[in-house]
Amino acid sequence: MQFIDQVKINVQAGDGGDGLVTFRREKFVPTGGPSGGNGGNGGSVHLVANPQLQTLLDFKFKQLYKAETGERGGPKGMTGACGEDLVLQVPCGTSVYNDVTGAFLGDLLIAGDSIMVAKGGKGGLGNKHFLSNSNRAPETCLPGMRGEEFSLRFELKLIAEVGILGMPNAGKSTLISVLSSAKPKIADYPFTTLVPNLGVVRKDTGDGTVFADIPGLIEGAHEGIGLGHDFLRHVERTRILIHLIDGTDPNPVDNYNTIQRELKSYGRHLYERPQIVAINKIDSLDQDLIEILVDELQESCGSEVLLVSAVTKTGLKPFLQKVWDKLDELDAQTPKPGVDDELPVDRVDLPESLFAPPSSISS
Ligand SMILES: Nc1nc2c(ncn2[C@@H]2O[C@H](COP(=O)(O)OP(=O)(O)OP(=O)(O)O)[C@@H](O)[C@H]2O)c(=O)[nH]1
Ligand SMILES: [Mg+2]
Repeated sequence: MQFIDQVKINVQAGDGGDGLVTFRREKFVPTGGPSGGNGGNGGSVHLVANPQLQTLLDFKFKQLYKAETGERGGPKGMTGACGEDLVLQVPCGTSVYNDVTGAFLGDLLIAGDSIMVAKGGKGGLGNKHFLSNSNRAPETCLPGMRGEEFSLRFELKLIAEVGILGMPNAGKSTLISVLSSAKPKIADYPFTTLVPNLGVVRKDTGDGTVFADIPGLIEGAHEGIGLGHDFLRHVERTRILIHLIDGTDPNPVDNYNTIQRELKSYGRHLYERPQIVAINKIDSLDQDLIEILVDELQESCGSEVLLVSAVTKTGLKPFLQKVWDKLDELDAQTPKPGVDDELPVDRVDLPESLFAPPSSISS
């Protein structure tokens, strides 16, 4: 399935139906009054978050989405039928903008979230409406109002509490594949991951949360080098970041600093997001080298550096414990507001396939 996370479309709500001018013609009622009904309202265009969708791909193939117009008013005072609303399904995590003004229209985060993006036009009044003491035979009616039309931009930002980032080849996809049931492509070359992967990682108690593995970042990503910064948007909604470092790389500390610089130049407060720094691939490193590396990295990042091997599953238990502790710490600092603002796994409504238990993890 192709992963598309930005699209532009046009939406057009239905026009209201016109009012009707007509007069009653009945036997024995020689001067039947005005009887033209009102036009029906045009249908509106709504967006609804659907947890079964993972991508905005469907919107790539069609640009214009129109709701039905209302029908013209009928005789005998009958109101025309209203046009049907058009409901477009978007993946959870879609942000909606007016493409012309840039105005933010809303986020659709949780299954069933919906917003109306174009309102249908009101039906016009029929001549029956204009009957008055001074005008017993009005020949006036009103046309239906035009439905609203907008150009919209959808931006999909995945919903995950924990984002995994690092240089290409650091082992990010391997890590998510052993922690969750996600099955991303893993290979010994940079930029294996071209689109983000989501995986649900569970605690022993069964609670869990969503981790996102995004394509690797490199020096100059903010200038579009490599896959660029584009995918950082998918960790914008995370609460913590895991910064994974390839311990077998010749320059792990430089790599750490490069990613930090890239986060800074991306902006949107990502740089200030709490980070857990972990050195991966310790199965391939000498103990002496590990100690030197840890010292150097701790000096750069000013916090504890964890040691893991995604392949041998070493160090993953303390690593995960650190993630849960950090999330608990954040919960304690900023109690989660309303239910609608929470993003825990059970409310994110991801596909069932993500919920299979991961393979066992050794400490
Ligand atoms: N020895 C060792 N190799 C590892 C470990 N984790 C990952 N690798 C290897 O490192 C290579 C890259 O792993 P990926 O998981 O694809 O790395 P990535 O960070 O997702 O890479 P990109 O998607 O390109 O950014 C693969 O050959 C993995 O088998 C580890 O703990 N130890
Ligand atoms: Mg990868």
